[in-house]
Amino acid sequence: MHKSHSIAAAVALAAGLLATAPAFPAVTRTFNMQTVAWVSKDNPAQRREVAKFGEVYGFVPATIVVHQGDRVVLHIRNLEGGGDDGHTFTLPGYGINKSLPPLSTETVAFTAGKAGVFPFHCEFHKPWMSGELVVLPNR
Ligand SMILES: [Cu+2]
Repeated sequence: MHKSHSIAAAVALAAGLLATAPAFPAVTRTFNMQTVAWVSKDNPAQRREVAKFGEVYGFVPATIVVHQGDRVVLHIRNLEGGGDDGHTFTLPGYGINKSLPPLSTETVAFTAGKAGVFPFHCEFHKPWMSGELVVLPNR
């Protein structure tokens, strides 16, 4: 009787731990991102494309997937060197707006505390220079 009582207590304790323990322990996830010029006035062969669409840039990768609670470190290179080719990494859902000067590498770091899908973009080249941060719920 005493033994079964302690087993029941152990089962209840284990169930409680399982209910609160994250499915995936929080880790630091580092991503090396780069800007890419899909259509640029710096490329003379793309004159027609620039005339039709303007300059078009992107982020590679454009989708970042982490678990809730992870520390996220983004090293972002702006590969463009032209005079007006600054970019931003703007992630409103996490209050981030980082300037990316030409030919620079900037680091953005934060803890992904909120689960959900959070769009990011460049302020100068939105909506086409954009992507999504996907934070998977961790329970
Ligand atoms: Cu941009």
